[in-house]
Amino acid sequence: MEKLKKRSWAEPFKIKTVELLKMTTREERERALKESGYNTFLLKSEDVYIDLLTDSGTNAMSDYQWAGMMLGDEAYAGSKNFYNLEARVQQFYGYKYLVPTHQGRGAEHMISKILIKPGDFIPGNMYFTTTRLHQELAGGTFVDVIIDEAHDPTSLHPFKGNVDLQKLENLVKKVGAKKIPYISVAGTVNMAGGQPVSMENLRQVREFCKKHGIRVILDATRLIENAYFIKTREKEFENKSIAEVLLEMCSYSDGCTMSGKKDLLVNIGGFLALAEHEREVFEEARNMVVVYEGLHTYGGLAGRDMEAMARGIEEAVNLDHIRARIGQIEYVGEKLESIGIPIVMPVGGHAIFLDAKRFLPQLKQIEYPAQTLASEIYLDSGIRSMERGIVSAGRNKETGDHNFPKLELVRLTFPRRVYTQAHCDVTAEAVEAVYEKRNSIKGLKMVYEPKYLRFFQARFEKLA
Ligand code: PLI
Repeated sequence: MEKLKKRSWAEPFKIKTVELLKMTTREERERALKESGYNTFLLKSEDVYIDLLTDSGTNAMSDYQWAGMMLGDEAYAGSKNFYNLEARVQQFYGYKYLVPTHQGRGAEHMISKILIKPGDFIPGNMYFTTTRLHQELAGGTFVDVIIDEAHDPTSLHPFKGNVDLQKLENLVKKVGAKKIPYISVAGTVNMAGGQPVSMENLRQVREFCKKHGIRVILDATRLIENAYFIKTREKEFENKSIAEVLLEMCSYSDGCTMSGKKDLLVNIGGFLALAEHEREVFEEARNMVVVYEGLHTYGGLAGRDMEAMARGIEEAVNLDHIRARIGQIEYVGEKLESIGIPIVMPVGGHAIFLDAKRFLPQLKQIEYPAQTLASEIYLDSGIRSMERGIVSAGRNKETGDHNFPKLELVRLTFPRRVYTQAHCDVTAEAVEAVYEKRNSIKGLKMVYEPKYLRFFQARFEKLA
C-alpha cells in the first residue's frame, strides 16, 4: 500500500451550530434569475445554495465573540465595549484615535469630507466602488496609481497591489502636491483580485509622501490578509507574527478606514482610526460622526457589535486562522487552474476571480461578460457570485460614458469560517460545468440603471 506522505492543514475550528440550506431546481433558479433582472444582488438569499457573493458581513462568529455579544453595554454614551474596541485598535493597528462607524463606507464618507476639497486628486492602488464614490461626492477625482501588472490577470507578480511610484510622481508633477490631500492605499486590493501590497512598497510610498507633505490613509479592510502575504512572500518577515507585520504596515500611514465586516470576523461594523499626530482630523471626525452615524462612542453600532469586533481582531491575527482562511482560497484556485479555467493569478486573499473576458471571448464588453457569467453559474448550481467588471466600474463622472475596465471579472468570494472543503469542490465543479458549455452562452443588455453604485440594483435582460 502506498503511504500518505502529504500533511494537510484543516480548519482550526469545529462546528457548533449549523444553518440549513435549501436546494432549488433549475426551473426555480431560472424564474428567480429572471425576477432579479439577472443581477445576483437582487436574488433572495433563500434561493441561493452556496453564497459566494461577498465576504462582507457574512462571516461566522466564534463562541468567544457570541459570548461577548451578551456583554453588550448599550449605554448611549461611554459604552465599555467602545473602550475595549479602542484598546484593541491601539494594540493591533497602532492608531491612537478611534471613531466607530456602522460600516466601512461611513468612515470613507467622513475622511473624504474632511480631507478633500473640490478640485483635489486622490491617488489610489486601484479604485474601490464606495471609496471612489465618496471621494467624488466630496469634489475629488480618483487617480489609479497601481502597477500595470495589476491590470493583467495573467501576471504572476507577487505584489500586484503595489503602488507605482512613477505614476504617483507623475501625478504630483502634473497637479502639484497641494492638490493631493492623501493617497488611499488598500490591503489585498479587491478589484485587482485580492492582490497584496508589499511592505517594501509601503515604505517607499511613505517616504515619497513624507517628502511631498501628502498623507497616507490605508483601507485596512483586508490588511490582516495582506499581512499574511507579506509574511509568506517577503523574506524579511518570515519569522514575524501577523500582529507584528500588521503594526508595521500601519506605522507607514496617518490613519485608516475599516470595514470590520471582512478581516474582523463580524456581521456589521467599521471605523475610522487616526495616528497620534492627527488629533485635529480626529476632532473633526469625532464631531462629524454625531451628524451622520451616532455618538462618537458608538457610531451607529450597538455595544454588542463593538464587543464582537474587538474580539474579532484578536482572532483575526491568529496565524492558524489566517493560514486556513487563505488556504481555502488557494485550494479552490488550484482546482480551477488545474482544469484550465481562466482565473486571476496569483490567487488573492478573499476570493477566486474568474476572467470573464477569456471565459466568454465571444461577448463584447458591453454585452456584460462578467454579469452574464455570474448569472450562468447561479443557473447551473444555485451558487451566487458577483460581477466585478464594466457594471461595477460605472460611468465617467465628466463624460457620462461607461468606464471600460481592463479587468472583467466574476468574484467567487469566500466568507470566513462558513463553508467546508466539500462546498469548495461543488463550486469548482459548477464552474467547470459552465465552462464546458461556454460557447453557447449569450450576453445581456442593461434595462435599468440606477444613478449611484449601479451594480447593486441594475437590471438586465438576455440578448436574443
Ligand atoms: O461595505 P462597507 O461599507 O463595510 O465597506 C466598504 C469597503 C471598503 N473597502 C473595501 C476594500 C471593500 O471591499 C469594501 C466593501 N466591500 C464589499 C461590500 C465587497 O463585497 O467586497
